[in-house]
Amino acid sequence: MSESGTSTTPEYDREWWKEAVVYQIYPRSFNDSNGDGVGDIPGIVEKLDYLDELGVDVVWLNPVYESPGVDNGYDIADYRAINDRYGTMADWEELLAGLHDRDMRLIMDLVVNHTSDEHAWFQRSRSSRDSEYRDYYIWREGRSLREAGVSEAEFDASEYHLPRGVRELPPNDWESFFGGSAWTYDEETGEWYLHLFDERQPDLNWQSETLREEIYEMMGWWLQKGIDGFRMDVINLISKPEGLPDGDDSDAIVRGADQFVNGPNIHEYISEMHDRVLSNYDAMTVGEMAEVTVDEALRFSEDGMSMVFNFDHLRLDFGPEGGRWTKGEWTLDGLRSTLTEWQEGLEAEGWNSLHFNNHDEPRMVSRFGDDGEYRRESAKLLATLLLTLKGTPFMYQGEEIGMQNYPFSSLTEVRDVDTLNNVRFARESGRLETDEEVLELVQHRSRDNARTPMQWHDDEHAGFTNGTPWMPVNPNYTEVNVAAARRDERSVHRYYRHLLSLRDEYEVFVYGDYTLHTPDHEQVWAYSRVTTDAELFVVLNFDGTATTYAPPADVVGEAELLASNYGLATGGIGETLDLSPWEARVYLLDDPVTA
Ligand code: ISL
Repeated sequence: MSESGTSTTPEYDREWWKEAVVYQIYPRSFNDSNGDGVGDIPGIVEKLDYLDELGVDVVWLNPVYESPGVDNGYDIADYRAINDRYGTMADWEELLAGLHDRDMRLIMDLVVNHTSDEHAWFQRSRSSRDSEYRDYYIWREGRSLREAGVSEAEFDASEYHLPRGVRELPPNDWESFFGGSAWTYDEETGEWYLHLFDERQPDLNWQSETLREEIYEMMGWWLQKGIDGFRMDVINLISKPEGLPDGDDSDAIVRGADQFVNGPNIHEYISEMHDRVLSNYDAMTVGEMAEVTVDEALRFSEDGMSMVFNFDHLRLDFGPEGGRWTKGEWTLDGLRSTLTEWQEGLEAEGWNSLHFNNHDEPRMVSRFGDDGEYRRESAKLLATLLLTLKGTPFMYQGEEIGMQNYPFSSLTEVRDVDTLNNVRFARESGRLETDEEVLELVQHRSRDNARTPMQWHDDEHAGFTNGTPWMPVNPNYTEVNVAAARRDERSVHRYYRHLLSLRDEYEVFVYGDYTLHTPDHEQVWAYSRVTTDAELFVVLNFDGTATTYAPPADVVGEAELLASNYGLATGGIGETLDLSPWEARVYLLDDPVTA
C-alpha cells in the first residue's frame, strides 16, 4: 500500500529537501574520463544513469572551482571558474542539465571562510597595507616577546617559519585545524594573516561589508545558473570576535575555537545571507559546523538554513585526551544517545541531516561496523540506520557498495594536507613518537580513507582511470565493486536501492516522529517512526553476536517486514525476536499505535 497523498502532515512542514536523499561526489576520486588519473566532471556525467538507477535525489559536488589544489579544492582561487583538471564550464553545465533531466538536483560547495592564497583578492590584499582589499582578510601586527612574556632564550623562531631577523610572536594563540599556529608572517608588509586551515588558505574578513556583498553576489550568480543549493564549508567559523582574544578553553578542539566557533556575528551574517540571496530561491542549504549544539542548530534554522551537519557522533571514537588525532572506542550507548538527542531536539522545529561518511571521515563500515566477516551485513545495518532516522540522509560515494578504509602501509601513500601537517606537528612536539603509532592513527583517522578511487569493476585500477590513479585503489576492489554488486542480489548496493525506493513509497520514512525503545539495551538499538496514520518499527543488532530481543508490547503483532539485511521474508513482530549478528529489520505495523 502506498501512503502517498494520505498523510495528514501539514503542508507547511513539507520541503523537497526533506524528502530527498543526497549523494556526495568527491570529483577527484569518482571517475576519470581522460586518463590523467584524476576524476573529472565528464566522468560524473558518464555515471548519471548509475545515480538515477540507485535512486538518489540530489548530488552534492565537492569543490570544482579554480584552485591550486593544496586542500583538493577547498582552497579556491576563482569562485566563478571551473578547475581545468575537472573540465570546463560547458562540462559543468552538461552535468547540471543531465541531473535536472533526470529529476535530480545539484548542490555546490560554498567555501567562504577562506580562499586560496592565489585568489586575486588575497594577492591584492597582501601587496600593501593600504590596498583596498587589505581588509578582505585578517591582518594584524605580531606581539613582541616582551608583550607576550617570552624570553629570548625560550623563543623558537622556527616554529613560525619567520624570516631571518624577525623576532616576534603571532597576534594570538589560535591554532590551525591542520596543526601549528593559525597565523603566518608575511614579509611583504611585515604583518601576520589568519588561516584556520593551511597557510595557503587565508581566512576572509566577514566584518567587511564589501566582502560580504561580493560573496552574496557570487552565490546569486551560481543560483542563477540553476543550482539547487549549497553545502556551506565550516560556515560557523566566519565570525571572529573583536580584538581576536586568546583561547580560553584548553579542551577546545583546537586552541582558540572557543573564540571563533559560532562567533558574535554569526547569526547576523547567516540571516543577512538568507535575506539577500537565498530567500529568492527554493534552495537547500546545509551548514557544516565544526562544533554545534542542538540549541545553536535551532537558531541557524531560524536564520533560514535548511539544516546543519553536526559531528557529535563522529567524535565518539576520539581518545580520552581529546582531539581528532587520538584514538578511543565508541559505544552503542554513546552513538544511540547522541543521535537520539539530535532526533528529539529537532523534532518540533528545525531539521536533521544524517551522515556517517564524507570526504573527511574514515569509512563508516570500518568505523561503526565490521569490515571483516560481517562487512556486508554491517554495511546494510548502517544503511538502515541512515535511511530510517528522521532527517535528510547524505550518502558518500562508495558507501553503497560498502567501501572500507584503506590498509595504509606507509605515509608515502598519504596525499592529504590535514594528515601530513598534523602528523608532522605531532612528531615535532613529541606527541607521536614511533612510525607504528603514526601509521595506526593514519589507518584509523586519515581523511584519505574516504578518498581512494571509487571501485567500479574488477579491471585494473577498479575502472576508475586508464592512467595512473592519483591515490592508490583499495586492493579489495576485485571483490568490492559496482559491477559485482549489481549482479549480486544480496549486495549492499541492492539493499540501498531497496531502502531508497521504500523512502519514496512510504511517507512515514520522511515525516514520522522518532521514538526510542529500550534505551539501555547493550547491543540492540530499536525505535519507531510514527505519523498520524503509520508506524515503522526498526530494530538493529549492533554486534557480531546473535541475541534475542523483546520488543515493547505495543509494537508486537501483525506487521509487514519492509526490509531485512538477512533477506527474511516473513512479517509479524513476535514477543521475542531472534536476531543474527548485525541483523537489521524494518517493519511497517498493520495496526499503528497512533492510528
Ligand atoms: O577533517 C576534519 C574532520 O575530520 C576537520 O578538521 C575538517 O577540516 C573540518 O571539519 C572542516 O572541513 C571542511 O573544511 C576544510 C576542508 O579541508 C575539508 O575537506 C572540509 O570538509 C577546509 O576548507
